[in-house]
Amino acid sequence: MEFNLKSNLFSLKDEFKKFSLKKKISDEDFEIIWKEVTDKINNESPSKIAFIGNCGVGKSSTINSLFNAGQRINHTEAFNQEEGLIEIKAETLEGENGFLDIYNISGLDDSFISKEKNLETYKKVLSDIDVIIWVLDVQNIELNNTQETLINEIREINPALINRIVFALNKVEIIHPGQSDWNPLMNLPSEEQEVNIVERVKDVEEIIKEIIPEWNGQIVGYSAEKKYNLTKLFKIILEAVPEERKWEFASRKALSEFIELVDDRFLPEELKEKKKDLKKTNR
Ligand SMILES: Nc1nc2c(ncn2[C@@H]2O[C@H](COP(=O)(O)OP(=O)(O)OP(=O)(O)O)[C@@H](O)[C@H]2O)c(=O)[nH]1
Ligand SMILES: [Mg+2]
Repeated sequence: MEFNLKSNLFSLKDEFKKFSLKKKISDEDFEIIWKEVTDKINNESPSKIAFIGNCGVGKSSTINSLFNAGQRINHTEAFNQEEGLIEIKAETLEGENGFLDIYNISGLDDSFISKEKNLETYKKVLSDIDVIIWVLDVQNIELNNTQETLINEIREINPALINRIVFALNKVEIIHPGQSDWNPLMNLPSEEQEVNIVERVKDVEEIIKEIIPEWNGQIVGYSAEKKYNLTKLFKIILEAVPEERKWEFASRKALSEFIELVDDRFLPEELKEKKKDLKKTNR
């Protein structure tokens, strides 16, 4: 689907031209504002999603399972190449509604914290991230000191980012009584596993709430290997993308930005009202 933002903008342009004809705004001023708006939209950067978590929890597997169908453009970003320091693999995914930048950050292990540079790198990358997918292994859901420190750092970088952390509980097929209990025909957990998954998710929630009382996000149990519950994970990721970054909202955003750039004095009454409304809904 070719995004209809441009056509929306064109009809908007006509609408505004009508006003400019009424000398509410000069053609020259209009073109200046118009250029600002279109530049802004054309330069809109993709939503950025970071996958973090301990070594071996399944970050890479999750990215592969989730984004298999998309066109991926690799560009490993060497934030830190010194031996022992973390590596960040960045990929751009081309989808229906635009681009998505995916960051796969390895190395959140116990030695991480002893390396000052690691924390700096994390801070640098996370300062520009829209959503964090914190991958946990169903067998080890405790958050160690390293992870607690990182949460505090995230809070400092951007408090709003805290509620855009999605906790993704991977490898649910090995939950008690074990993988042999998994129903291979339906690709679903057994009844007993199902109960245990629900319990484990609750445990995770308790642990997180203790460390981040203000956290109000979501937890999802899934399996990257079995491709179980990936749709739900994907939906939750999209829900965590801040409103103003969602492509579906782009046309409304274009309108609000356009109106916001126009000085109140030049706005006709009805658009002044609209500006107030947009300000309210964008909050
Ligand atoms: N049982 C099971 N194993 C999984 C699942 N996802 C990943 N694994 C296994 O877990 C191991 C680690 O997976 P990776 O995807 O490499 O983990 P990672 O988080 O990227 O690890 P690092 O890059 O080292 O930080 C591999 O042996 C995977 O096969 C899963 O859903 N179920
Ligand atoms: Mg990996």
